[in-house]
Amino acid sequence: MSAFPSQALESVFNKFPPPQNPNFSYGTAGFRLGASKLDSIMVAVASLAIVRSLSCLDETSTPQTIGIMITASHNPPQDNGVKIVDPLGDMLPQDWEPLATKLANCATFKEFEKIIKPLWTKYSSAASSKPAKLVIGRDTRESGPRLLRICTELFDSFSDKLVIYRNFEELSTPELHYITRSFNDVSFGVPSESGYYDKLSNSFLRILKLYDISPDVLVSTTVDCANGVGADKLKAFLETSPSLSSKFAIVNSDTADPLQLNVQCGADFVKTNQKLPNGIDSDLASKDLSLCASFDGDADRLVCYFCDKPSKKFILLDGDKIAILLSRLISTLITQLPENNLEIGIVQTAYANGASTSYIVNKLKLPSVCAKTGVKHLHHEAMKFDIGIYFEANGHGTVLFSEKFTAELKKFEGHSKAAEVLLLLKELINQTVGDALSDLLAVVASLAILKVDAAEWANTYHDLPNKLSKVVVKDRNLFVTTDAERRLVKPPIQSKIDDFVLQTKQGRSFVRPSGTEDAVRVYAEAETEEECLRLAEQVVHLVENYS
Ligand code: 16G
Ligand code: ZN
Repeated sequence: MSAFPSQALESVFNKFPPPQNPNFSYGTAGFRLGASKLDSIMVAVASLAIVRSLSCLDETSTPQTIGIMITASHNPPQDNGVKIVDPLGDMLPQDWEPLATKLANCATFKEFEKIIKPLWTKYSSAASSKPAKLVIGRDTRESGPRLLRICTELFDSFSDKLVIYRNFEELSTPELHYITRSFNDVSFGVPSESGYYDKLSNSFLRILKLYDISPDVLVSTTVDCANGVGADKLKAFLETSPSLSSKFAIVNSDTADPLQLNVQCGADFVKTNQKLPNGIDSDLASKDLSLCASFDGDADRLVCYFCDKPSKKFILLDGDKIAILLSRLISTLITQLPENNLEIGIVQTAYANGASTSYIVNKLKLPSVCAKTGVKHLHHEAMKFDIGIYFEANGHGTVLFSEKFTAELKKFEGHSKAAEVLLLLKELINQTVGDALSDLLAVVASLAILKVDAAEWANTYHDLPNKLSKVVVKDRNLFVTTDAERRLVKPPIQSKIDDFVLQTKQGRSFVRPSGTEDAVRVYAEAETEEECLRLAEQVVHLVENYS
């Protein structure tokens, strides 16, 4: 058995020492904080990723590939973050998160070794000392290359073949998830960026062909790429798919200036401020047969929008609307199958507008599930369906198609167009994580197939007025929720919230601690703007007693 590389690990650990009293936590989307504070965390995460790989053996007892993604998504340019991706492209299992937190909080190498060595030795022995396998990528943040090099320095410091890694440098988050899965599952795709682009463009163009839709007649889309990695990747994708290039115009693509990332643009800016980003004016956004879209900083989140023609009013098509559009297409296709017993379900969070949930239940007549905030929670719930459609209102989401789905539909291949299209949707829509590019292509295809334009899509249902507020409190950990974050267990203010809600027409409100910031969020919605604001104020007031 190869020895635990104590010396090598110790020297890298000491080169990037943790702060005096580290208090980091592997949160909703990994570690995320000011980039200058992340050095020691990189050592912890890279070490844990090795152990995770050694613990995930394939049928030949060989360690599977684990992903490391360095990104802070929609956060400001000076932040960064890191997360671990599991062999099938999903997130690190939740029962491993405390280990990540513990390792990141070791103040000395002695403490660190005490935790990592027994695990490393145990799993390495089960893997017959075969090397761990890793892939690593980063978004366009200025700190990305430096943080990535801390990981590669660690891997390179091991003298014998303890770790095999591939460094992809600049990747979008969904690309990293796709590539990780493809290394472990050859049927999923070719583990490269070109493999990813080919998979998307082939499935997209084949779907269009089945309906005799020429790319020329697709809606013309202007894509705000948040001055992030999505810009470089969308450009590269369009270079490999020339027939689509005239249909997508890219704005906010300045990745050369890292300080522009997410500034006055991107999915988070558009959703939070409910307004157009820099680079898209209301004339452009109100053009006929067009659509606007925004990616976030690491291109795993999408929102669409346009401006109403006469009034120039901004109209948002958020994650809820995207979920509904894709559900309309998928449920229409399912009804066109000769027979099936597939269960479709839609997973949202408490932030989903009440009007969207009513539409799902009353119009689409589909089961609706509420999950806790964070992709991993929605993903997990969606996996329980044969077709699980999950989206957060903020635009994170995808559609998961199960193995049962594939087996059932293969029976109809060759004699059912609907089955063929559904199978191609499984190729087009990223099965590992929300993916702005793949979701955008799915949206554009859905609009063309359903013969719906952006205005008609927006009119599917009308959002109830809503307001999201942030309250900075002394200790957000005092706030404990239940029922998928819809109710508070602590502090004892839920009954008061209930009273306010009862006095409000179509009222709904909840309070939850943020998983990414030291704050508490308050959501309120109601039949009218006025009532919504009143409810929000009342609940914020209750929470402010703890600030
Ligand atoms: C993270 C989550 C996102 C969630 C947000 C909530 C992932 C990849 N990202 O960005 O899904 O909506 O946190 O933030 O899971 P909050 O807890 O601060 O409200
Ligand atoms: Zn993101």
